[in-house]
Amino acid sequence: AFLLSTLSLHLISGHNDGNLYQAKDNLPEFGPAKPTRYLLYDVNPGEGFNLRRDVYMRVANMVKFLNEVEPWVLVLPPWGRLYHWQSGIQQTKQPWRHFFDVNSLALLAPVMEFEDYLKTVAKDVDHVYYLQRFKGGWSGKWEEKMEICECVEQPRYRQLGNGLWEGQFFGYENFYAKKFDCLSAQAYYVTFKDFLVNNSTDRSVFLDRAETLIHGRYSEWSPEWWTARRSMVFAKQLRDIGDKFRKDFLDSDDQSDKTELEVWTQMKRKHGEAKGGPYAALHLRRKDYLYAHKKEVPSLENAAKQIAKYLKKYKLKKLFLSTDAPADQVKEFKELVEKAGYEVFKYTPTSKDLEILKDGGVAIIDQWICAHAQIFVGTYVSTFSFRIQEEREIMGFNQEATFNRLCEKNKYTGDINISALCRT
Ligand code: GFB
Repeated sequence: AFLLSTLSLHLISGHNDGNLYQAKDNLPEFGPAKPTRYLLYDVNPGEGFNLRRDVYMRVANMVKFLNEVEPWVLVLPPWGRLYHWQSGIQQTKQPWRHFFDVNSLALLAPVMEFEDYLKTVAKDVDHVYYLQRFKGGWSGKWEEKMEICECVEQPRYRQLGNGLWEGQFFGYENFYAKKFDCLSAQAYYVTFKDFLVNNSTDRSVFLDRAETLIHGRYSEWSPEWWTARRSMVFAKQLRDIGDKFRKDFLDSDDQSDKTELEVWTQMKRKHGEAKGGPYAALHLRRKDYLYAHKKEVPSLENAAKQIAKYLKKYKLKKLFLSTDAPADQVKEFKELVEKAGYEVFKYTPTSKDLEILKDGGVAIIDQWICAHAQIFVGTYVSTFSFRIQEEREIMGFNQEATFNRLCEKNKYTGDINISALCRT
């Protein structure tokens, strides 16, 4: 039976062994060989990159748990067309290996790129479940429930004359679903695991609006959440660019900063073990945040005053600035901090590099450099800042050096002690 399981895994990878990222530890245990099934998913189009990373953790953990019962492979949804990716370059159908170390992901659960699924598994999917809320909302107390229902809103799928269902499918044309249902769901992802094992026999299942899945008892700060989070190692080519920038401009390298990486499954760090490079890092979220979180976003002048307090307290001369702010705001902010006596550094790719890295790659380089600073200050409730903080937790920074954020508009007015500044 073991041989058969191994054989079936080999078959999915076709002629190219690199197609299926499969950790040895994840091979199914002895027992009758069951055919491999595939889980595909997508997220509400409006969601940003870093919330999508959290949705990935829910789905990847679900696939990890599914593999305790029968072999499942998670098909990674290509990146593209995100609202925040505004540089104007072509950035659809981006594979995960562009942003993440896919072999590290595979140490959690078997995964494959969508383009490899197309090449080696199928040019369609058996069943799309469009996850939605229940018609009346939560009505009273929250309880877990799931039911195939009429669609509450017009979903982004339509049935063609030949019975197949057409949808967005990451911008890939000629990709269809054989069956489609709207599924009202108020449920934890482990409950979906049971649904997929017991209520479906399809070889491939696509869960759309997967952000509907809830962590439940495996939520943030549970060991399962952290295990999944650790597996999301950034792609080496992006880490290398960030490391070069640290070395060239910020006098920072892993040896002196005590931030050397090991394979994530073996990495165990205590708070305070990482020292960080001799610079402060700020994630200054602007653009749509100025409207979405009007009350919480300080003016540039106020933000510059706050960051100067940190630089002074930690006796640092250099600030690394990570921001989505337009060029004129970057210039203004830089001038304000420089006037206070500090140097400001920002990673800006050439247009040729941007073509290769894409907006997502630049954002990861920014996050990587922020993660290595001696002290980090983020933006209120930004998932971009949260992911940096998690990276620092994994590396073993002191929490006081990590969980800081800019204070809202009226809270910080000037000459106060640093202890009055805001914590995450
Ligand atoms: O990642 P994200 O969900 O974080 O969305 P929030 C913000 C996106 O803006 C990032 C870009 O994925 C980047 O593409 N961005 C933001 C940055 N800050 C930086 C930065 O410092 N450097 C670089 N290079 N890029 C939520 C969104 O954003 O904000 C919601 O998820 C909504 O859809 C809400 O827009 C207002 O949690 O900050």
